[in-house]
Amino acid sequence: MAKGGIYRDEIPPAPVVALSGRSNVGKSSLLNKLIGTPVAAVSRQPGRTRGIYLYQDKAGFFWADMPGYGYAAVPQAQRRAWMMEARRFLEKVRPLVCVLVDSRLPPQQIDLEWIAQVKRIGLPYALLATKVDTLTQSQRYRQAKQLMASYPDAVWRGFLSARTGEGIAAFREWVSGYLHQ
Ligand SMILES: Nc1nc2c(ncn2[C@@H]2O[C@H](COP(=O)(O)OP(=O)(O)OP(=O)(O)O)[C@@H](O)[C@H]2O)c(=O)[nH]1
Ligand SMILES: [Mg+2]
Repeated sequence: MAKGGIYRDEIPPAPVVALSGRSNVGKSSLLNKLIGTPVAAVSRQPGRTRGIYLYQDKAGFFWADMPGYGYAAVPQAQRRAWMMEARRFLEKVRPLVCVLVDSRLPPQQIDLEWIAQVKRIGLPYALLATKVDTLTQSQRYRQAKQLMASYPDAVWRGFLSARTGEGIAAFREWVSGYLHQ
């Protein structure tokens, strides 16, 4: 499955690592870096990814690219439908959930709500702060402290950039170790 397939309720034959987060946070961009080829559609317009897409990694496990939540430009009925589909997906597939947050912003209510939902389902989450290429050193220092304080129970936390590649190798390495433990 080089190109990736839409998730239709069937459980994949290997572990799944899901990329979730607000629309436009950079899920599809990161996925393309992780896979090594541009398989997922990326857009400046929020709401680009519709439906949950599965892509097999060369290491055997699957990545899931999820539609973004919480963006006003996406109609509310559509957002609610995605939220429900996302919840069903988590319950059925029980992936390792990666929550991507914009490293420039303070913790967003919608992210905290999503994480609460992930935890209610009984799944751990990793916290990926994206677009770190846009931060100055001092902003980065401040945001690092903020992330620690706001997401103390994340199983992994790190800064990443799909643009410069920063943090991606370390994250991949952690995922491999986590899936094999
Ligand atoms: N500066 C910077 N911009 C990025 C980075 N990653 C993504 N972007 C930009 O952010 C925008 C959204 O990227 P996507 O990867 O489509 O975001 P998404 O989370 O998949 O969005 P939805 O599918 O709508 O939920 C695009 O304009 C990207 O070029 C990054 O690491 N740094
Ligand atoms: Mg996307």
